[in-house]
Formats: sequence, structure tokens, C-alpha cells
Amino acid sequence: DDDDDSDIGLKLETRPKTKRPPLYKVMILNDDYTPMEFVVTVLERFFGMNHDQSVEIMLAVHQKGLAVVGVFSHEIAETKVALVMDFAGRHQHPLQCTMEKE
Ligand code: NFA
Repeated sequence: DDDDDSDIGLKLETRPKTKRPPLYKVMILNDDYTPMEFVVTVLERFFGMNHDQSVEIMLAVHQKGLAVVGVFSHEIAETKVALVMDFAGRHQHPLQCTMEKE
């Protein structure tokens, strides 16, 4: 669209479209069997929480049924879920970790 009028200029919006990738909430679910201290270890080990934060979030899961423990890109969220599920399974605990698009 400079000097000639040969195109019809269908682009009405010129704002640069910087589409951000979706984020995913990673959640821990309560169950009746996984020991509280195991969940605390999971939160420290895989979600970088300190001990006090980990106890707080573990208790929130225990009381409310679930809690979001982090928000990540799809690839990081998938990896966290896989690592937690593997760690729980190897210790024969039924702990569930899932992800959901934000
Ligand atoms: N509800 C489990 C118990 O009483 C503890 C727990 C907390 C399990 C958070 C899973 C997630 N031993």
C-alpha cells in the first residue's frame, strides 16, 4: 500500500499478534492412603517449595481435595506429572497428579 493502489488492503488490524502459548495448572489430588510426609517430599522435590510451603499446600490438598501446585508450559507440566506419578508408583502410593489447561 505505498504508491500504487493495486492491492485492496484486507488487513484491517495491524497490531502485532504475539500469541502466547497456553499455560497448564498442575494439581495434586487427595487420597486416603498416601502419607502426608510423602506428599511434602513430592512438593519439595518436584515443585521447589520449602518445607513450610510444602506442609501448607499438602494440608490444603488434604482438606479441600486438590490444589494447584504450579503453572507451567505444556511440556514442563507433562514432565512434572510424569515424574510425580512415577515417583508415587515406585513407592506404591496412589497419589495422583494431573494437569489442566488454565
Ligand atoms: N489424605 C492423606 C492422609 O490422610 C494425605 C494426603 C495429602 C494424600 C495430600 C494426598 C494428598 N494420609
